[in-house]
This record gives sequence, structure tokens and C-alpha cells, in this order.
Amino acid sequence: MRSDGSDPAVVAWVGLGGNWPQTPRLFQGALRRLQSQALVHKVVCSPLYLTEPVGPVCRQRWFLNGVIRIETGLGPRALLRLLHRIERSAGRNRKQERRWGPRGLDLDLLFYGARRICDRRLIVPHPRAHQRRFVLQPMVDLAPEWIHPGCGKTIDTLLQKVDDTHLTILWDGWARTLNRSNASRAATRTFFPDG
Ligand code: A4P
Ligand code: MG
Repeated sequence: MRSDGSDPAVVAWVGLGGNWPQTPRLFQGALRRLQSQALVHKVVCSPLYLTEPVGPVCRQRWFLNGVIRIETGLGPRALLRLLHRIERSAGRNRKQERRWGPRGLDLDLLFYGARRICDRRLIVPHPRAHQRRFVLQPMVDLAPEWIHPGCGKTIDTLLQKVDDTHLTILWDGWARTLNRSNASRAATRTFFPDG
């Protein structure tokens, strides 16, 4: 830790998920918020994927998923608090949600450098990251050689071995969402099949 209390820049990975019609716009807002933070640098977003819902809540829209790579001077808990603030400002209210059910914006802290943390509020690496195609696939697009600090395997190897058979389809609406203000509505009509 530095004398001013901040950590030197660490590469951290944030999972992006959501399955509301306005999710592409919420992703865009989350990226902007991250980019505007003084202690967050070099924000890079992976391609996005349209993904079949994983978990017991089957009758819900497909998700959009991706990952964001950042370099940050925030510590892991401060970063999680920032992610929660961004989720709340995107309209997320956990009290009204079902676990693994529909949400507009879910930001998970997947990796914080090579750190391993397990306390009441934060588990890093994210305990299910290595089991999920919707996390591994976009991470492979940006960093196939990243080593999962829990199991010592690269993300590429984990993706090749993963048991998860849920469909993960490259989504091509992102550029339109970023470039045209009403594109997300058109894109979500096409790409969010109703449960
Ligand atoms: N928490 C602990 N560690 C972390 C971490 N590394 N990152 C705590 C983020 N949060 C962490 O999370 C529950 C609590 O976990 C928080 O209070 C936080 O302090 P949550 O975001 O409120 O709830 P959740 O997301 O419903 O639960 P959970 O267990 O995090 O679920 P997952 O693993 O995020 O799964 N299918 C597809 N296709 N795509 C998806 O994105 N997402 C889920 C949710 C299920 N199925 C999905 C998808
Ligand atoms: Mg979550």
C-alpha cells in the first residue's frame, strides 16, 4: 500500500451481466462510470455474448454477458463498493430480486490481480467464474493466458475443459448501441427472446 492509502495499480476483472431490455444501455453507463473514476484506468470491455440463463430460474430472458479489464488503485473492497454503487444507480434493488433471476446490471468482481480473498462480503476469485462459459468465453477474447489464481490454470485451458453446455452466442449489437442512441431498443427487440 502507498503512503496515501491507495494500492498500486492492479489488474482487475469485472463480470458484466444482465437481461433487461435496457441492459446494453446500462452496460454503456457502467463503462462510462468506471472510466470516470480517478483510481480506475485503462478500461477495456470484451465482446458481448448472448447467453442462455444458468441456474434454476429457467423462464427468463437470455442474458448479455461480457467482462471488463481495468487497472485500479482501489483496494478490492473499495472496488466492490464502487461496483455496487454503479449497480444501484442503474436501478438495481437486491431486495426485490430473486437470486439468479432477472436483473438489469450485475457487476461481479471476478479477479483482483492474483489475490485470493474470502470474507463475509467478498470472495475473489469469484467462486463460480471457472465453471461458467459466459465468463470464460469473453475473458478468452481479451486474455487467454490469464492464470486463475485459485487453480493455476489459464482461462483458455479452463474454457476448453468447462462442463457448462449453456449456449453462448457472440452478440453484434454492441457497436450499434454505442453509436446510435436508439439502437439498443432495436437490438434488444431482436436479441432478447422472451422466456
Ligand atoms: N459477493 C461476494 N463475492 C463477490 C464477488 N467476487 N463479486 C457478494 C460480486 N459480489 C460478491 O451477489 C450476492 C452477494 O455476493 C453480494 O452481496 C456480494 O457482496 P449479488 O450480485 O447480489 O447476487 P447474485 O448475482 O444473484 O448472486 P451471485 O451468487 O453472485 O450470482 P452470480 O454467480 O453472479 O450468478 N446466467 C447467465 N447466462 N448469465 C448471467 O450473468 N448470472 C447469474 C447470477 C445466474 N445465471 C446467469 C447469470
Ligand atoms: Mg452477482
